[in-house]
Amino acid sequence: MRIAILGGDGFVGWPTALHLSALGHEIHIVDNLSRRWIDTELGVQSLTPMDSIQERCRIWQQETGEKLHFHLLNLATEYDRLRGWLAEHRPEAIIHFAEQRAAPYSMKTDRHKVYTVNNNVSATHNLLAALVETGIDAHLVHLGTMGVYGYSTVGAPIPEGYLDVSVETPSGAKGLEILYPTRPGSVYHMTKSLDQILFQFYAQNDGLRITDLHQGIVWGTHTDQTRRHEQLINRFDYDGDYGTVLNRFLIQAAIGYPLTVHGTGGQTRAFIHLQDSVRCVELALSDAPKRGERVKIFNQMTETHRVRDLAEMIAKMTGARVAYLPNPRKEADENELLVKNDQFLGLGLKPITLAEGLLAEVVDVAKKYAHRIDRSRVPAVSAWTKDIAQRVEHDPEGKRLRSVS
Ligand code: USQ
Repeated sequence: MRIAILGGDGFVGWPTALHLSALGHEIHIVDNLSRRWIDTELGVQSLTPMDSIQERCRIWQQETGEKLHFHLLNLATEYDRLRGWLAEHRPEAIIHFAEQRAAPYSMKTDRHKVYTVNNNVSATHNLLAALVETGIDAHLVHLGTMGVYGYSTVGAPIPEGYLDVSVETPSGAKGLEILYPTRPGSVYHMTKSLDQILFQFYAQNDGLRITDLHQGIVWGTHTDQTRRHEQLINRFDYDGDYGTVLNRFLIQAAIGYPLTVHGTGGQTRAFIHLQDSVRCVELALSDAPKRGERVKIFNQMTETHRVRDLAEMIAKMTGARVAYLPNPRKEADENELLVKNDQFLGLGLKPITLAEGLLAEVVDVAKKYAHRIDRSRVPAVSAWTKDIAQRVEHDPEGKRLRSVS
């Protein structure tokens, strides 16, 4: 298949491009390299040394003989070029990762909120409008998030996107199927909730064939393809804005930094290993909805864990210290989480669950590149509100000079 991977230079986009290329698909990476610009803005870099996208593609071709095509294009701001690109290349499937994906970055300042909403919502809407205009019947697979559901304790398992409800009408109770109500916990998560509405409209109005993957927190760094050559290595974020919880704990353990648990660590979240994430995209591609069908929604996660349990487990495994810090986010201190993921299991996914070997692999990668870590960028200091900003801990290591008077 000819597949466009929008955002194919990113943390999940890059290994997905390699995975699908290895399966024999013709891959076109479309990316504006914004994530690399954000590194520059934040003054932080990937733990792993990442080559330019052109160099990565060259190494892949050298290793496998397969060509990865790269196109520099901004979906959110270059609508005419996007439409022209689609008309020229006519992809059979499109995987859409091209959004700003960090909750803390989206909450940093008003400017970051505005950027995240403009970028994410415009990118998605421009793509949908251009598909209708060009008449391209590609299967669109979007990387959404489990976070659209929110994290209050419900008691019942979260279904895959849709909820059956009963409403009272004058002639009695009537059954309805609705999108599971969204309750985003950050501006970033809110944009993915807005995406859901855009998808619902374009599937219903124009018959676009859309799959939305509600993904949990990705952990791990390598896939079978990124292991093939040092220069195919994936990016790995450890900083307080882009690093995600389990990977952060693993690098913190590797460099002797206290494990930064927010609040009581009672937050329960859904997780998936990077290798399963790329496999799920492959499975979703094989199970496209038909024209006129509702948006297909998968919960792309394999297990749930409580943040403090992860920290205590890694502390036990590595001897690291756990630091319970004031939470920079506005979120429930403690929550339960039950999630259905029957569809991917039904399609043959064999989940890779938390195993010491894979956790140790991340610690080893972190130790190898520890010299690239700027310890001052490890704490998460982006606060959800101005009040919360007052209590954020900027120095979990306790290295700041203290007054003795
Ligand atoms: N947390 C800590 N300590 C840290 C970092 C995070 O206790 O050092 C806590 C956070 O307060 C939160 C939980 O861990 O309760 C998860 O935080 P995270 O940064 O790992 O994940 P999140 O901000 O939700 O975002 C990540 C990805 C995002 C994806 C989402 C899936 O950045 O792109 O959509 O995971 S989900 O969480 O299921 O919505």
